[in-house]
This record gives sequence, C-alpha cells and structure tokens, in this order.
Amino acid sequence: MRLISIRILSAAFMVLLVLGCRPGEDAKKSEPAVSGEQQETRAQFDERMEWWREARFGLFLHWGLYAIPAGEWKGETNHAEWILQTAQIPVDEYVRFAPQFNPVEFDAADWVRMAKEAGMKYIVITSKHHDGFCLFDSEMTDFDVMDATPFKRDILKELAEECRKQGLKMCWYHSIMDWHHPDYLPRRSWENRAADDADFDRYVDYMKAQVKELITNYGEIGVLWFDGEWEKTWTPERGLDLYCYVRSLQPNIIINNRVGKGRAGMAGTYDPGSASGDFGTPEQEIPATGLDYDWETCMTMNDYWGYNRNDPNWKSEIDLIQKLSDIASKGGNFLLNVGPTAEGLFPPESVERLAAIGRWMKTNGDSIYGTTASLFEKLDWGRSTTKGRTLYFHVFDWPADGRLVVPGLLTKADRAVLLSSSGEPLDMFVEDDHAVITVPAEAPDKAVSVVACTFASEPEVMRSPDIARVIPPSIPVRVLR
Ligand code: FHN
Repeated sequence: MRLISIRILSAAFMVLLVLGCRPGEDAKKSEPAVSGEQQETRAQFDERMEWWREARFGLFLHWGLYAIPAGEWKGETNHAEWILQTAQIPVDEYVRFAPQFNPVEFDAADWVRMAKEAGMKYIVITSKHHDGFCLFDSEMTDFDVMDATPFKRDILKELAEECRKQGLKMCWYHSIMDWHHPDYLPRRSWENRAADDADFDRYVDYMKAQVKELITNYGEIGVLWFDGEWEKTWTPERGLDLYCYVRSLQPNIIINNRVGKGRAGMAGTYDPGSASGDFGTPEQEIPATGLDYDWETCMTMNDYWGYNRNDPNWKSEIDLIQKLSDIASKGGNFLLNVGPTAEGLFPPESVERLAAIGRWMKTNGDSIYGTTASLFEKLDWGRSTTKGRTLYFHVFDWPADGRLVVPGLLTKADRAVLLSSSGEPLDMFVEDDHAVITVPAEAPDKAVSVVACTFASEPEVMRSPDIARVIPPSIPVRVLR
C-alpha cells in the first residue's frame, strides 16, 4: 500500500471573486440602481463572511399574525405561517387578525437573552412573511404592527437595540412573495381578488422601498435572508438587481441565495459562480457531505416554522445538539427556529431546548465556533471539526472499552483532553493506520462528548484517493493508493 502525501491546492479559492453588479433591465426604478461594478476579491469576500463563519449558530424566528390562529382553522390543526394559503382564507378575512395582534408579553431583552444563553450569535426574524404583514414601522403600508394592531410598537426596532446591547447580530428575513399586496403576482389560484390593475414592477418598487427601510432604519444588519423567490414573476435578473441594491445600502451585509433563483428547492444548494447570493440554504435537511461554498441549514424544533399549538413533534435536545455537531463538521451554519406565540412568548418546549443547547455550548462551544469541516471521511462514532492545529472529536457513541479509535489519524497529539474536564491529559498513541485515545468508561455528556486534540505540527490524516474535497491548503493530506 503506497502512501503519498499531496497538498490539495484549493484552486477555487485562488480565483478572484468578481461580482458584477450590473443593474438588470429591471433596474430602471425610481430608486437609484447600483452604478458600475462592485468588484470583490476572495479576500474581501472572506472578510465580509468572517463573523458569520465564526458564529456557526443562529436563531430563526417566525412570528406574525399567523401566531393568533396558532395552526387551527375550522376544526383543522395542521396550519401555521402558511394558513392564509393552506386554509384558503381570503385576504379581506385574513387581515382581521391584525386588530387581534397584541403580544403584551413580548420582551426583546428576554428573547435575545435566551438566544445568547443558547450560544447563538445572530438572530434572523421575519420582518415580513408571505402574508405581507410587517413587524416593523413601514412608511410604505398600513398593514404593519404600528398601524394595524393595538400593539403599536416597532418590534424589529426593539430587537435590534437589544441585539446591539447583548452583542448578537440582528438579521432580517424578508419574503419576496407577498399574498397581501395588490400588485403582487401571481394571485393564489383559489382567490377571487381582481388582478387586472396589478403591476408587478410597482410591487418590486414597494418591496425595494421596504428593504431600504429595513437596511437604513435599524443600524448595522448582519444578514438579509430572502425567501419566497420561487414564483415565475421573480427572475434571476431581478434577484441580481436586488442583491446589488442591498449591498449598495450596506456593503458589508451578507445575503442568502434565495435573493435570486439559484436554490435547488429544499436542498438549498446553488452555483455561487452564476447565481446571486453569498450562501446556500438547505432547509429541514443537512447535506450528506460538506459543500465547497458557505451554507446554512435552517430547521424547525418541531414540524412548523410558525407557532402551532397542537404540534407535539419536538426534536429532542440530544438530536438538536448532534445536528449542530453534524452541521459544523461539514462546515455549515445552523439556523434553528422558534415560533413565538401570539402573546409574545417562546413555547416552553423551545425554551427548554435552547437552555439545554446552551449548557452544552458553554462547555463545548470551542468545538463549534470558528471551526471548519472535518478532515475525516467518516467517523462511525461521531463527527469532527477543525480549528488551526486542533481537531475536535464529537463523540455521539461512547466506546464501551475506553478506546476511542480514530481511523486515518497518523499523528499523535501534543495534548488530548475532554472539553468537559479540567484539562487532565488523555493518553494517546498511533498504530498502523489509526490513533487510539484512552477515554473514561462513562461518556461525560449524554448528547455529544468532545475530545480536543492539539498537535505540535500539522496532523497527518490518511484519506482514500477518491475524495475530491477541498481541504485547507495548509494541511498536508496523505492519500492511500
Ligand atoms: O415558505 C417558507 C416557509 O414558510 C418558511 O419560511 C421556510 C423557512 O426557510 N421558507 C419557505 C419554504 O422554503
């Protein structure tokens, strides 16, 4: 068996990323189009993405009028944020929820505290979902929390101020699709609302004006998370125009791939070289392997994004923590969702899970924050993440014999410790094609126990020749032939 060491040159990273922000033919709008080209080198892109790659873990919030019915309609209980569509509620009936929206228990400080204590570094909230209702004070419409509800508080303003106070990044979800606005097309198939006077260009003007409000009225925004891009009226050209427009307002903002038409459905994959957006968006799923671009899995804790009071199908804290490890081991971010109630509270099941994840992150956060993907093809007992010359081994299935075998690791660590310990070194040796770390009989954590191995020099990892993954060029890779 001949081993050769090769360095994988990530040619993809050597290429300058040039972003042509030429206004599309739809850019003839009242708003100034982005003039000229915004050129961004790989180094500039990496700098813009840096905080997001470091963060690895964020809170998704789906909140709006749909929290009032809480999934229920005429005896059915299988609705949520799509209830206008799934229950075929005419718009003039749906808007009657607005005067009922009075979340008097809402406390931005409490929400941000729970996210922070869970180890989350950013919050993405629905500024406007597909139903068109705005959780912020918009000059463009009265169908917002300030004009249409008794609550009359700018929820996004309160959250943005709290995020700045507590050190989290504030980010907005914004739906391109808008079932309420008279100019949005197409209408819902079952609707009898006239569309003769609808003008989609006029709707895009409205949407861009609201996006401008979101980007200029609330301080620095980390991510604009677009959604609802799949209908035929939205085009790649409009997506590029919108991407450039947002970047012209806040050049350092990060924008997901749903600004354009690039995402492949729920897989959320796309070609960053041709489609707009800065990261991929797998939804309710985790890619089988890492992707060779930035990506973030978004996921619910139960079955619905918006609050459904009858949904008992909650993922366990163990499952959620293992999903966090799995995602980080593939170089992705995890955007975990909470659907607050109409009163403005997180469901107790969400509160419990956030707290449990937070306890785990308090001990093991170093194995998630700022890490890159595993150097190993597959570890039957768990996952691995990488940070400089430290490899973190996330053990889901603890070895009964006290021997943690790491196939393909050919270098003995300078130091091996359990993150849950006070730093007592673990014995370790290398034999043949694997390393063995001696660990305690009992797993320190019922979800994921993490062993950190720090190497005096770059660890050598043996891999099969058919893995065409891009590995940081600084780490030599031995290829088994
Ligand atoms: O239709 C939406 C859905 O309601 C939810 O907001 C998810 C979250 O990513 N996105 C869309 C479905 O892909």
